[in-house]
Amino acid sequence: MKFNTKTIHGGQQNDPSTGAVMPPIYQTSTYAQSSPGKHKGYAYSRTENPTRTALENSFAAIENGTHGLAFSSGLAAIDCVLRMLNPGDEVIAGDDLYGGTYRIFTRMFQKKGLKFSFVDMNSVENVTNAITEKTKLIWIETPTNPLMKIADIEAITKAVKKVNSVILIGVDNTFATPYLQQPLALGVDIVMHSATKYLGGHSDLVMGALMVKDVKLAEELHFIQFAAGAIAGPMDSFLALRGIKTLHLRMQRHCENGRAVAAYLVKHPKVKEVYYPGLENHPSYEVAKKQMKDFGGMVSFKLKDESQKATFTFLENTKIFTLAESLGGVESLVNHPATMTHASIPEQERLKTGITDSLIRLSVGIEAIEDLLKDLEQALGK
Ligand code: P1T
Repeated sequence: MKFNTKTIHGGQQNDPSTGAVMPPIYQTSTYAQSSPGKHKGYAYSRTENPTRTALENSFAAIENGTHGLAFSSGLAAIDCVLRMLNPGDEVIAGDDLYGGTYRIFTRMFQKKGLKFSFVDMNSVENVTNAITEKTKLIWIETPTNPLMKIADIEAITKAVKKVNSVILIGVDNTFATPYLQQPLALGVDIVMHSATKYLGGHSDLVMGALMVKDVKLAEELHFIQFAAGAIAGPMDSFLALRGIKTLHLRMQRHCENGRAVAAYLVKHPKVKEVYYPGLENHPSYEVAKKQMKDFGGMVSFKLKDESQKATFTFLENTKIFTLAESLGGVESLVNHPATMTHASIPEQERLKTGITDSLIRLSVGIEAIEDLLKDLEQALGK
């Protein structure tokens, strides 16, 4: 199946009892057993629920995996991956990450004895040079949140596996989605999503996803999820499944609009810098072009006037772009990373990577581009 068919049919079947085309929302915690241990494949909804199963099959299909797991949030999915590691184990991660990912790494798991090295994944050598005999996991976010840095997934995977083939490689594919890039096909072990974003696509749920292609790894992750319990509920599973069915259509428009917004901002006299992998002067434009089908709908930028007053004036004056955390929904959002999504990163660390107080992040939605540009124009004019 082609990707645009997989989003609709991948791993799906009509409901066997009624023929329902969409899986029912099995809003149940438990299932009748005819004798102890004898049931129809479902015993208790922390372990498995048919609506979640339908979604997990879709997750696996769209990322070219064999198994998908649906979690109560993106961070619960990351938490599940980290729980496979033991004190003393080392993780190499990118130096620009969603603030919550940085927080769970440094303020939860570092305390429990894991060691994290944060490197600029712009260069493959930065990753391989950080490998020690204790390295167990490489965590790649690409494009990164919020600076839109790009890591060459295939080159990093090849180089790392050459040094030590048992090191796991995980990719947070939230910004790109499988419409743009499919990391399992490039050799990585785990794909993770905040399904809250493009997969759900309508800003109406919080959810995480893991996709893998190795049975043992799937079993280990499933055991942790079952034992610790951070599962997605049936209603959210239904909504995410519905969202995925239009992922390819929405992404086409997100990419078109994202490109137009980036091009508009680059030319605006009040704008100092635009961060978008589809711009030819982006430091990793060639890698992005090779690795991604298009460049996505996330655009960050800084104004020439980097004062708090100018930045906040813009943030307070957009009308269609709503000032809010999150991204990837049909509606356009604007975010101030320094005080919102990345506020938990210590200021000095933030500034080192370039998340200054003047950085603005746009999640470009699928509205009419004329209205979006008009909105930016009036807010920049204030
Ligand atoms: O919010 P949650 O579903 O738990 O997902 C966390 C997460 C993980 N990875 C990336 C790349 C993310 O962007 C996020 C969540 N990000 C936001 C809420 C945001 O506005 O950036």
